[in-house]
Amino acid sequence: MPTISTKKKNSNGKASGSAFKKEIYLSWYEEMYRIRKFEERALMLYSKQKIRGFCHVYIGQEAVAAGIKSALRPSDNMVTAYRQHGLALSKGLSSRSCMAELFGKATGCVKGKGGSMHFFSREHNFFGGNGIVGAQIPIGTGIAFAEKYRKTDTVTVTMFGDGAARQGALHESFNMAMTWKLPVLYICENNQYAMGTSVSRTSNVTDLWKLGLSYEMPSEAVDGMDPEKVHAAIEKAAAHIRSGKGPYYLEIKTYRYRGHSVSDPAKYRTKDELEHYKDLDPLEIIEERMLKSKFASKDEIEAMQAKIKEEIDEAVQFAEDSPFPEAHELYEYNYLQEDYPFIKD
Ligand SMILES: Cc1ncc(C[n+]2csc(CCOP(=O)(O)OP(=O)(O)O)c2C)c(N)n1
Ligand SMILES: [Mg+2]
Repeated sequence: MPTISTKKKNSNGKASGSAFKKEIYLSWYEEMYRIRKFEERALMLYSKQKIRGFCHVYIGQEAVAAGIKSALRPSDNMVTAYRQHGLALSKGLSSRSCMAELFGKATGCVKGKGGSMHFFSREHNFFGGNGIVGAQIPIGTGIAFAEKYRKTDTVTVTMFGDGAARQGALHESFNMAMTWKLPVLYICENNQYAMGTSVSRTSNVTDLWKLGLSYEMPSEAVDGMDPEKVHAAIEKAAAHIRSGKGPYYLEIKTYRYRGHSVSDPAKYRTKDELEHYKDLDPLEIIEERMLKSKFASKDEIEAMQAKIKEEIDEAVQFAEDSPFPEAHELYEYNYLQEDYPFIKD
């Protein structure tokens, strides 16, 4: 059953479009539109077998990426699971390097050796891309430990799904993070399903934010279909973390419009449920707010859309034209230590 009751129009009292500055609305729209178009294109290219392996898209969840980006600094870290193309783009990885990675090309963000689930960029403080459900929770906790050790004021965003929230590693990480007051922002993107299993089938605790309470971690639920709400919640959490008070946990309630991965027809949910969330589509909501507050005209929005479509076309061409990695590269770039002795051909 849908858990977000937000109505599309004027339900939060600030829906006339003036809660944030014009530039922020424009950047949200651009960010979300880029993710949506990138992924629609990726799905199409998958069906043409240009992209192989797994492919989990983020369509429907874009407001989460947009609100995190606008509320945090580029220097903040992020680690997440395999549904990561949109988050990687929002961390500043280029459409080109992400598309080329999907194609398995040498110009991809991990030189064509990671594919859809394993984007990574040290330059953009994006630490993956993890295919093992929940594995990134202790990894993010460890990165936050390193930041504390180095006495930086960097926040490490550690994201996971509702399914991953059931992993034991979450509890060990939460406990350590609270004991050591680590600068980590845990975000559960609750899109209500783990593959075909709904949240209510996995536990009697369906309010996933409550998992933080047994560690006395500040924990809240957020409407993830609206970048305004995501931004406000992240800003508050980041201020808490940067002040040295330790971790924060947000359950961001969202929804994926597509199946778990390309091969899932998503028959475990009703059409009505899907339609309910499509009525809350974050792109439409932000477009409406921009128009209403005269932050952008219809023509300006269309120009923005055209520019992004061009960027994606160009990224696809770049991926097509790029070479596959050479066979010898299989043994390269795997470890930071160049002469790591345990890789053999
Ligand atoms: C440790 C482990 N167990 C099982 C799987 C198989 N698996 C892949 S995705 C997934 C569902 C995870 O759902 P969720 O955490 O809600 O993330 P979402 O796909 O909704 O983004 C499962 C069980 C896996 N990859 N790793
Ligand atoms: Mg899920």
